[in-house]
Amino acid sequence: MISDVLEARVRPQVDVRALEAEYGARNYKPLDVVIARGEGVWLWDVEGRRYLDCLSAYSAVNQGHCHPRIVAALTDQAQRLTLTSRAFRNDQLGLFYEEICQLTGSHSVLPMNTGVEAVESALKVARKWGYEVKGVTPGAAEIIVCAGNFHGRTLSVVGFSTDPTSTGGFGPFTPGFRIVPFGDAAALEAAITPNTVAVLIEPIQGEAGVIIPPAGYLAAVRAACTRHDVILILDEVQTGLGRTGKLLAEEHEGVEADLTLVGKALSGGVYPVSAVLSNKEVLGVLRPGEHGSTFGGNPLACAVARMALKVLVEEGMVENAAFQGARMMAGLAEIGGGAIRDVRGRGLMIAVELRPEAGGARRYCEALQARGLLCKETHDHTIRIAPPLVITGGEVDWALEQFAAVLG
Ligand code: IF1
Repeated sequence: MISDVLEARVRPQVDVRALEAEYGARNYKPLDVVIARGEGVWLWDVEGRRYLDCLSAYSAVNQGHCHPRIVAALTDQAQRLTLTSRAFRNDQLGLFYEEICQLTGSHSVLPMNTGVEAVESALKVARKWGYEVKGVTPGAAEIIVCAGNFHGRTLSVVGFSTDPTSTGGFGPFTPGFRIVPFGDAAALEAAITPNTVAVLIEPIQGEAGVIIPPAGYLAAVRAACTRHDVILILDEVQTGLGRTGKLLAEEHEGVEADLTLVGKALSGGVYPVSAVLSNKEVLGVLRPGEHGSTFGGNPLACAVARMALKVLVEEGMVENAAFQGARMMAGLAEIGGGAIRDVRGRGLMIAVELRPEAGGARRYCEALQARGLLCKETHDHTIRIAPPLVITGGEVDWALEQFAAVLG
């Protein structure tokens, strides 16, 4: 009943901040804004104020908020069939498989839900491949990761984080991981042993502050993995699906991973969908019953993901990210005034690092919020800028005016 939906949706005069404080776990410190509606690059708060979204839910809303074609796919499928479990087949999964494999040049795909589930799945498959195909002694598999990594929040994954905020108080951790400096291919190759089964890397480290490795780094890592028969896993959960101005960030370096992880914008932000894409028979080591998920590959997820990929390509969002990202970075680089230490990024994955004497990024995010632009700090001195890939030139110009007013 419509009245049920409207009545249940909001309770006027209730302070949701107080409810969050009363009942919610305190694992976030959000900006003090209560969002009620989103459309394209714009968000509106409960008082009706409009904001340009420069976070895109950490690159999960690349296609813009509530993209009408994705929402239509969601609502159409939701009234037809949402979940069967994988005990039965459904009429969307095979279509999703073919379309994502053809789009990304992949051989096969394992559907999951959240980004970290794709990461965990890839780690499991790489270990199994190591034992069954490479011949590593069972239980001895090693996986190399990079300092500054962010791959999600499960216990195994935070176990190889180098961020004390992510690891503190959660040990003991899963063994079998080696940490090397990000950007140093020689150090990475030196860490490879006969027991190394995989390398897990973000093409650009997002949470670390949009850290772009030296030119040639990914290609050198790719070559080292090939030389030593090691699986290259690229975590494109944040960098993928157009964010950096290419469909996958690996394309900037002409590299092809063995396993590519996607999530977030795979659904345009309307439903948790992730996937492990395989360019080798690595996924072939999985046999029935050895891995799975209640919601993995469900028809609703597949219908949404199919449309999210379709609009990403048909509406030129990847090309727009490259074009508007270059304009945004050029405009940011021109801002004088002294607060800015560095502007870096690829496509619309951009970071502005502030000088330490500027007093911390949070206050600038709050000043930008007051001017109708929402972005988020990462660590103390860096502002992450990642608007939806549908942003127009006029909206970029307006955003630059706000950044200049606050940072100049
Ligand atoms: C939070 C950070 C970003 C990711 C990469 C895997 C995952 C993520 C490269 C896991 C998720 C999210 C997590 C979210 C905020 C956001 C984030 F600030 F936490 F670090 F983007 F940088 N690989 N990143 O970026 O995907 O399981 O979350 O679907 O924890 O608040 P997930």
